Amino acid sequence: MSDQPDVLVVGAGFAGMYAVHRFRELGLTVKVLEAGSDVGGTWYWNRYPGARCDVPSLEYSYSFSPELEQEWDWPEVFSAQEDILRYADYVADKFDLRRDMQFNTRIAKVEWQDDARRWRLTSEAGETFEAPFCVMATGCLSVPVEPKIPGAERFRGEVYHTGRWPHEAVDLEGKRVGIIGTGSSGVQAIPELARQAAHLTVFQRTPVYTVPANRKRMRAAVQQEFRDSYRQIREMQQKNPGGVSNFRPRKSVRRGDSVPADVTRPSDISMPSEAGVPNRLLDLTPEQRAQVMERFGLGALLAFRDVYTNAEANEVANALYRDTVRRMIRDPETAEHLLPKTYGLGCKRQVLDRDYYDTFNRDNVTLVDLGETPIETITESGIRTSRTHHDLDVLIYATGFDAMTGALLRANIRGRGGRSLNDQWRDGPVTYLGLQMSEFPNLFTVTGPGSPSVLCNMLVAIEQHLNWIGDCIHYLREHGLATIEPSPESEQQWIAHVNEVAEGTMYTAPSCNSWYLGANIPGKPRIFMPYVGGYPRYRERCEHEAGAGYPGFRVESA
Ligand code: NA7
Repeated sequence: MSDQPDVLVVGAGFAGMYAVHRFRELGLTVKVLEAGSDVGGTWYWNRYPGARCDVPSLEYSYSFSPELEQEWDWPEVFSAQEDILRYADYVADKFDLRRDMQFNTRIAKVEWQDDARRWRLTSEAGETFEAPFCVMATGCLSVPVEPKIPGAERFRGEVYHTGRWPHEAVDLEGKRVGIIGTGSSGVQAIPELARQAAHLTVFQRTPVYTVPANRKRMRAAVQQEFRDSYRQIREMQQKNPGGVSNFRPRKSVRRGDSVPADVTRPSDISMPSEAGVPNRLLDLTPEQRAQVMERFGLGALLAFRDVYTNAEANEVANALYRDTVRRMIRDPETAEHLLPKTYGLGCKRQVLDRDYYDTFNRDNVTLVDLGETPIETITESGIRTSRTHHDLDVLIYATGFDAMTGALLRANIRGRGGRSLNDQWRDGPVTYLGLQMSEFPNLFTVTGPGSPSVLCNMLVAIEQHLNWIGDCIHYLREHGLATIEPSPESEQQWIAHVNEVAEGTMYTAPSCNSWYLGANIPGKPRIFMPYVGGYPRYRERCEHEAGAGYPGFRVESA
């Protein structure tokens, strides 16, 4: 590992891992600093029961090595956390990535040295590292949030956060478990926890829209068809707004299969559009809509494009969703509490589940609607709501993350003249292309705010960003340049564009409160942080910048 690397990278998730590979290819020396004890990022930290990816694994995989594509076997269509982590481990071994990584090193300060024109990073333990370039590969959902609930410190039982789940097995057998939060993490964990615990109490603040996930085992023929078509699939990913190819394996579909081998779609159903049903919900009569729901279930609503673009269609879809859930829950009162009523489909990231609603038909599961009976305090032995005390042995927070900006703001980043990023972003994150900030020369963010990031297949977004960053550093070297940073004008224009494309979408509806908007963190500015204009449009813009010699950036000579 180089002590004087060209590039320091913070984070050894999928971004930090690819950074090592890509920068080495470009002849740059690199050192990765990672807080955890190994690679994997999100998949290293989020080990809670039921943790799973919501993008199909054949697509949520690196494209840089055709050999890797051919030799890795995915056991399921949508992989579980442990399989994705095994993949990360395999990639790290295959490309000898750990040689340039230092683990158990949490970076506490990231400071630009004006005179030396270098970044100096300081770990929590006080160790310092320097390099002319710094890449923050710190992830979009890597700072867990534990809400400040009165009395929390008094609880005597076991306490866990889904985003910091222990490496050792957590034994819940015979225990009374409480979970706060019903976002993706809560919805994935709840059915598993209910199977393991003596009793599970779900503390729900806002009901969620969730549809059944595809839970198929990977068929060898489907995987082979992907392998045979990977170059075409990777090209398709580049043209898709979400970085997903939607490749349909045709040859491997068994004759007589009632459901197509739908390896690339989120739910375990065939879609109405394939059954000859129009893809606008408003074009269907009420009877037809009811038939579609009856036949295809909740996931059918994802197939109608107008649900996400037309307020009336959205309302119709929300009502169909609620009617369907009412039929899935045995106790009508519990069903009413589970129904989202204050916001629409498409406002938040779509949650995929396995047996979520059915879990509330179990005898050992209780739903507590915090909207009706708020938490008053956490006690030594459980949670007291305005109605009663719930005795608990284990308390699990599934309360989400300080998304998109959390990890960057926590790193105490200081640019030219000691300027703090936290001050610069006081009213919300301002970046150019989610890649760089003015006054922070040679500092790059991977999938930063203002880039497609969480709205794109992360692996596609990560590779594109690091290729761009690598090319940029290479360009500077070739042209005798020492620093690069965006002009404030480029940033302002870009952020105006990011806001403009988000306006009028379901994501920014006044009723919508999501982590995309920072709404889950008290006091966080309400800004729609990801770029919703689509990955291809975004990529073209990045390519234009590089191809035209970085006109939106300022450079200094070496
Ligand atoms: P989310 O989606 O932010 O969900 C967090 C959940 O925790 C959500 O139901 C919140 O309710 C709830 N929450 C947060 N604070 C509280 C308090 N103080 N009291 C009660 N309930 C609370 O995080 P996830 O980890 O599930 O998923 C994040 C992303 O990771 C996901 O979208 C995927 O992309 C992967 P609220 O809705 O705010 O009322």
